[in-house]
Amino acid sequence: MRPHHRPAIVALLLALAALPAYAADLELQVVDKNCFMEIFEDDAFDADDPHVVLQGPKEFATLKNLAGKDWSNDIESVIVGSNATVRAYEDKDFKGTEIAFAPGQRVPNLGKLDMANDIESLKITCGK
Ligand SMILES: [Ca+2]
Ligand SMILES: [Ca+2]
Ligand SMILES: [Ca+2]
Repeated sequence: MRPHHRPAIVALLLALAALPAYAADLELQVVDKNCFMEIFEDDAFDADDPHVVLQGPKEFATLKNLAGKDWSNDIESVIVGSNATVRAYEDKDFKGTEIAFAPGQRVPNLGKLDMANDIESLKITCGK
């Protein structure tokens, strides 16, 4: 290696030193614990009846078989993870009325949004 290449190597090392933050972002993309949506069959986050956590990022064109259950037209309350944004649709294949949920949003009664027992597809994206 010729000596005059040194500065380039120093610059590369400095760039590598900045990598941890970037690497942390990559890890978060693999499993971001705060990028999820929890859906409940009943209102008020009733944990005694079916409820399931959906890990994002993910798109669900249908809810017919989530954790062994048909969730179509059955969701009445939701909890959105603090790093998730969710779009919900009244029909399958992301059709019909669309509503958006913000990061960290908790909706105890989808009836207030005119969407109780009506959601049939979902898109969960990570990040704000
Ligand atoms: Ca119940
Ligand atoms: Ca229901
Ligand atoms: Ca519907």
